Amino acid sequence: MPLKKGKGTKMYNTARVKFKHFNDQYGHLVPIESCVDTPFTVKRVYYIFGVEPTMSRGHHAHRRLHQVLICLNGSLKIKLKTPDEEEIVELKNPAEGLYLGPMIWREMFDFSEGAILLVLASDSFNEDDYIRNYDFYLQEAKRFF
Ligand code: T46
Repeated sequence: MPLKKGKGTKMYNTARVKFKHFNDQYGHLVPIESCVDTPFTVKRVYYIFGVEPTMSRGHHAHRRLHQVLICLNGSLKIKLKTPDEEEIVELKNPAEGLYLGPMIWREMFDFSEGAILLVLASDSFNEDDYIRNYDFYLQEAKRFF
């Protein structure tokens, strides 16, 4: 995916993704098809829940991974950073996702009671793809952006 300014967000390599949403008297249904509703082939799915409101997670960036984050229940906030930009995005709509491309620093916080964060990822888990030290991140990201 090319490096570009986000749709619905302010930062490069990030975007809000609106999914199709079927809503009738029986309830809600949101279908997500790999490559159709996501800007990459989905190879891995994981979810995060049971996070205390005072805890934060993330504090890293990915070198190559593309992801879409969807808050299925409750709400949470994500602080996004690049060397020159910073933005806080709230996720609370299960019919909407947040695309995060490579080299975006992320910190998830302010999880509400019962918050569930579903993540669709473009690749298998690979610890070598993580940059977990913010100073190392800044060095690599300055060359990237
Ligand atoms: C991200 C944010 C949004 C695995 O073994 N397989 C996996 O697929 C994942 C995602 C994690 N793990 C292990 C690695 C750690 O020992 O689970 C443990 C917790 O992972 P981590 O501390 O990286 O979790 P978060 O919430 O800080 O970050 C996660 C994802 O790792 C990351 O890719 O972008 O959610």
